[in-house]
Amino acid sequence: MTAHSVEDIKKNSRALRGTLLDSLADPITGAIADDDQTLIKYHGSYQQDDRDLREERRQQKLEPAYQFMIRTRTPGGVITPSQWLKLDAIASTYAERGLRITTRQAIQFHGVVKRELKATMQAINAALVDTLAACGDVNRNVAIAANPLQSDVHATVYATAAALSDHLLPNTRAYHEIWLDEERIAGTPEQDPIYGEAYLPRKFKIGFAMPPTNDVDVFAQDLGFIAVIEGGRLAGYNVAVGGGMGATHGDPETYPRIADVIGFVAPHDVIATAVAVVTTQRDWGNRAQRKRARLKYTIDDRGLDALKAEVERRAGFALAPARSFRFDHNGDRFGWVDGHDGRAHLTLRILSGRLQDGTDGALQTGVREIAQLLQDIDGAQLRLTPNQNLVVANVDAAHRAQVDALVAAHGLDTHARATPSRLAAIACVALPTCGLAMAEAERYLPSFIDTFEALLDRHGLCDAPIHLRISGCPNGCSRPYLGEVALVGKAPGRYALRLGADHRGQRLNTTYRENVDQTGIVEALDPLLARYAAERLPAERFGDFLVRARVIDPPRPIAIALQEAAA
Ligand code: SRM
Ligand code: SF4
Repeated sequence: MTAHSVEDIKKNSRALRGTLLDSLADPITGAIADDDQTLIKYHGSYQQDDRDLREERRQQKLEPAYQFMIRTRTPGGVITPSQWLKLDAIASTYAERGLRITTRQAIQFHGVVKRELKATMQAINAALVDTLAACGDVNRNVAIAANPLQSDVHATVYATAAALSDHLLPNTRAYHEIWLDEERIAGTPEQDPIYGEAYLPRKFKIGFAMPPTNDVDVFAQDLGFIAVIEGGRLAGYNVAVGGGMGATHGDPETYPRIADVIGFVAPHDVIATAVAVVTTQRDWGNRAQRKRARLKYTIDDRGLDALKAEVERRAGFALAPARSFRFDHNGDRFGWVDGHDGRAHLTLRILSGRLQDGTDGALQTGVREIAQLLQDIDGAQLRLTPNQNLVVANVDAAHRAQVDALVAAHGLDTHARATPSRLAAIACVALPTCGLAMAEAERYLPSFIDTFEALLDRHGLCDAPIHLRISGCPNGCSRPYLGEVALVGKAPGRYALRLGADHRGQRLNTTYRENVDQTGIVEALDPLLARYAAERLPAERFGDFLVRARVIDPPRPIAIALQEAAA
């Protein structure tokens, strides 16, 4: 059978239905039909296979160990304790390797087999969490400043972002028909006023940042809203467009790009602005070349001024001049933070977001017991951060000590003992589930961070917070191009070593070594860390030092240029 193009599959899908029901009912294979593998993404799931077992199964003449990853749509990563308990039970019943917090504040379940896919989806929806549009050529999970619920402004920003997430959902009952057994609609499928019949040319991502924290890496988003707070009130948002991380090794037509700030909008104009950007990208994006279909390429091909003018035309208003802002970091702050209302918020370090019981502690059990403790506390939440960590949020004074006891008992207290670099490091999933992985990432991070810490120790730098990011391929799911030190997978055990991003998410790093193994990485880093220890200015960060010392020559950071202009 001829494979259909993604554009054809979308257009012929009857509002994302395709033949998914038939695929799920087919008992002969653990896979689904080719076209449905594209469509199921829009429902929040990917067909994968266990790559650790590929060769063995091939030799046994068995089909690959097909399995499904399911990703939630959880704007801002907000989950109530009772929802958490249900998601935790789903992980234990249907999935492998516990729960996985993603870099966009979702939960991923890995290893769900086809015959249990529908039951898993139903269980997720029974927890009042859905997975619609968590993947696919639509707006994805909206990332929102996670930590903490410090003020009314945080709550307002969250509410706006969550409303935008709902507004940009595809208009289809397919999800309810296929997964939730709701009645099938006969005749013409639904019309979609935002996406049309062909959806977007490519995935689309939105993030809301709350300066001074850039935990969402707002300049890595297709569309970013940067909250501007004046006199303690939310004045509006600076709008940033055209961020993105994905690239292909050796292909200069593809590249990571940080977003440009194009203006300022009032809070009530957020949805109109977003719809204008999304529909412009829908109509202007490159549908002939998927690798050049993200908004960042539309902007570079058509020009930023042209895009801005079109967005203003569609929105029906002009963007005001951008206002000044300042980010001081793009990581998470760990430990307890007091909110404005007597409640407190505890950020816990979860290495690579993997919540699973194992040698490092009973992490999954620990969070389950915290959720059990807090399930009757009004407003208590578990918040997923864009750095794959977990905030136990809105804890009243009476429960703090009990939360602390559970944290200590289950090995969830890494934040109290680890070096700043260990706390900041992130890695994408990669092997064994990711079909695109070229090298290990999540499974490499624990041993690499030991090696990295030993290097830091040798140079008296254990207290230096150096952002390390590892991705198993150049798609950049851990946003590695914004790491002060980054490893981007090229082949098993081999990485491109990139250096020199800042720690605010405002400057991309550049390649320092094209293709090195761990020995090569250590040999490259050792003299640079020695120089950093000897020559750094007070409070100077490693990435900034590398630029000042001309070890690397990165592009001028766009966001900083704007800050300077506004100052
Ligand atoms: Fe990603 C594809 C995992 C955040 C850029 N990403 C994938 C897939 C689905 C592989 C595939 O297409 O077969 C990975 C599934 C692995 C697995 O087994 O679970 C995958 N991406 C992830 C997650 C789970 C990484 C993590 O360790 O947390 C993140 C899930 C986010 C979410 O909850 O929605 C994840 N991916 C990102 C980010 C970071 C972000 O969004 O802030 C990026 C870079 C930003 C961007 O989009 O530019 C990212 N993922 C990609 C790309 C490259 C897109 C491009 O423009 O070229 C791909 C490949 C693709 O789309 O063709 C990809
Ligand atoms: Fe997979 Fe590459 Fe994304 Fe890592 S960066 S999860 S290896 S697609």
